Amino acid sequence: MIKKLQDLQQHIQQEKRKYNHLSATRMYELIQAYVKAQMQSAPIHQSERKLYYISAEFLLGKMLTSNLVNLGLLDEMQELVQKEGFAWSQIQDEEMEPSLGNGGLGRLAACFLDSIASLQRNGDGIGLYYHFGLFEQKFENNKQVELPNRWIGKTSWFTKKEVNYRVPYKNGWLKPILYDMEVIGEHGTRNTLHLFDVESVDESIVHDGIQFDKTAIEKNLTLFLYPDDSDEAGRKLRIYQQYFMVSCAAQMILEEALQHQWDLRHLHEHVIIQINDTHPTMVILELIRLLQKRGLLLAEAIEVVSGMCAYTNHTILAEALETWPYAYLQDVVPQLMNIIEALDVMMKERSKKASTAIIDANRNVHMANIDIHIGKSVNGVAAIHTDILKQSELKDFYALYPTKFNNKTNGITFRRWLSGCNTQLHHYLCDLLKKDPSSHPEILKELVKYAHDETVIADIMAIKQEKKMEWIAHMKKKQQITLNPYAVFDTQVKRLHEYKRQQMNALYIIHKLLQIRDNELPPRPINIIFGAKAACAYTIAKDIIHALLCLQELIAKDEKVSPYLQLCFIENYNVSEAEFIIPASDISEQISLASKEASGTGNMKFMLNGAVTLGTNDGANVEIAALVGQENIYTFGKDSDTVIAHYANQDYVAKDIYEGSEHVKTLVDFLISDEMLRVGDPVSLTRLHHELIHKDWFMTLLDVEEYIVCKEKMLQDYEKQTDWGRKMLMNIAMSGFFSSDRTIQEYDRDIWKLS
Ligand code: 26V
Repeated sequence: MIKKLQDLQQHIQQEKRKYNHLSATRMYELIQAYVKAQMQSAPIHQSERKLYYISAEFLLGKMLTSNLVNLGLLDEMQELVQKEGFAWSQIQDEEMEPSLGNGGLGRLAACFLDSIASLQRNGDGIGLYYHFGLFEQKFENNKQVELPNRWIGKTSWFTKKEVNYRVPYKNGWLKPILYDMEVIGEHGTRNTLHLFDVESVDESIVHDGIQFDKTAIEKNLTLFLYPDDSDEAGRKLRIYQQYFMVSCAAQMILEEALQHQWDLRHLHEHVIIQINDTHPTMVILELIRLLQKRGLLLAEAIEVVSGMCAYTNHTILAEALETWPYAYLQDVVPQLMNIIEALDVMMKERSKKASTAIIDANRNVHMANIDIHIGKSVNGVAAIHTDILKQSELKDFYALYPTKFNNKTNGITFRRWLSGCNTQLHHYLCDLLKKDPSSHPEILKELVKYAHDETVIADIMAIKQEKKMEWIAHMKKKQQITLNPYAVFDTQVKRLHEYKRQQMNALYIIHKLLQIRDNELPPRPINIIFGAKAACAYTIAKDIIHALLCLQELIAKDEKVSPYLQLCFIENYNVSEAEFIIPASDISEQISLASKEASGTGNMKFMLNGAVTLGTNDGANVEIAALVGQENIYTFGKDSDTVIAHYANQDYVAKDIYEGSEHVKTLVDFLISDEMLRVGDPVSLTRLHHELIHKDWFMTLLDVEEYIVCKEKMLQDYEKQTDWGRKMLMNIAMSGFFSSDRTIQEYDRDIWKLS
């Protein structure tokens, strides 16, 4: 192994002789170049069948550590760096994290790329190269401010390539540029992530934070992920982005097929496309169009494309079940309209149900309905989610195509979420279990044997303490905040959305603050930690962030409360921040309204790192509970059937709960108390207060009292330290199922059939 690093070592010594000094920046550049070269020389796994995973997001995170893990070089490289007088964190800090995703959907795509390569399957990713990605979040006056995220720097994992594709649009043609990144698997074979950019993009049109001319498509197309779509220009820009992505994908797929001399009439025997949510749906239409241009009849093209495409659904919320007005599509992609019309007519012959229409009575085009009618597979991302799709949300489709529906419970790559972010725990488990759990997740079950071994329990808890210390030092440096490392760490990190109910956690904080002021002191200090970005145009989500930041300020200034309760909101939460906070956390907050969280994947990352879940019976929490048993998880709240019935009967009235409980009323009213209004914006706080009482679409008040009781029980149980340590151990032991290697094996077995 050391031999492999010899070139790099020589290079470092040369530079040191030449300049008498080596900065962390230069050290990173040298290592990065070396690792990139290693990856580029890795063999490609060739086969007669190939997967294309198309996704609007790839939330990659920093790649240096992860690539070294997969090359089997992390330990040696860390040693080398240490010998040169650097801490590994210094080198890691030099890398900018790509800002190409928003949350779970994008991170899942990144975990999948890692597993596909590690399992030596032939599969590439295709997406867009957003110059400013998802915005960078800053806090000012207790509010979120959005800035362009300038993640593209001098050193890059991407290599620019020329392509001869052309994408039609209103004013002529767009010329794509390709950025390729090698994806290395743990056995040294590589795949590729292909991200397309447009040649004419112009970064200089962005001003005042993230404002820009939404109509200048050739200049703005690849500036941002999820540009504000609250107006017509924004929505049309989204359609342009999606079409550009899939047109490039379709051209690449056909080009590669022709290189292989694959017969286009049998393309489905060689190519499988996984459509990640509805953003890439138009690939179906574009492929049909291009196959027709190459001589296939419409019916032939539809059949071939049907056999090539599979669709993953990630949420039942309206925001992801995209519909576009027919008129917008007509304006942006006129070349696809005859195909949409033809499919609409054909599918209306299969089913007369309004719920399955491609074009509805209001002339809206339902993208998911195209995927489900035409694709060969429809999958949900956790058992309960797939059941809800079959039984309620997509039940008319399930009746029509029962064999298309299948479940693929999400997973996470242990190479990043254990080996990469928690080397202490990873090394400990490797030594104890005599096998690497990142390559052999099932070995973790052997930990159960140590459930009554107090030494092992103490070791695991000591590692948790070390990770807390590391995170506290990081936050001190990053946000100048001083936190108690001996507190219990209670963490909720995820996209900000009402259904995820960060606002319910806020009500708990108010409850605890009032208790402490009342001299009811917790047995141990509590750190409540948040990380979340709110979509720019999502007003209530921003109001929730504002309320939390106001509470943070109130508590920090309260000398009586702050020794017992601290609130820390991580600014600009991203993959790197996740890698820091998850290993340091004790409590994993997974408190979505039952039926609304498709799966969640943060829940799995926390579990693997020894945190205990506080959650509703929603998404993959249900499967976590089944694996660890009720004594190793804290569940509360109304179940999904009850929630779905409330929606159906429209009989949930938040105000009744607010008026019926003195306690709840006190907590909610605190949002507009004088002390909150002194540090906050009255308009925002009043709007949130009003929303909770008069709307509360995601039923915060329905579960809040049970939530508080459950969390109190958890905090009490935390004091029985050995029992708590056993719960940590059992969570780690049972987490093997959530390896994305398992998920990918299932996709391959049931849908892709690559091997
Ligand atoms: C999000 C946003 C947010 C910004 C504004 C526009 C926009 C449009 C679409 C989306 C889609 C988000 C979909 C998503 O991330 N779903 C998550 O997928 C995870 C992986 O399957 C799953 O674990 C989570 O439960 C699900 O919420």
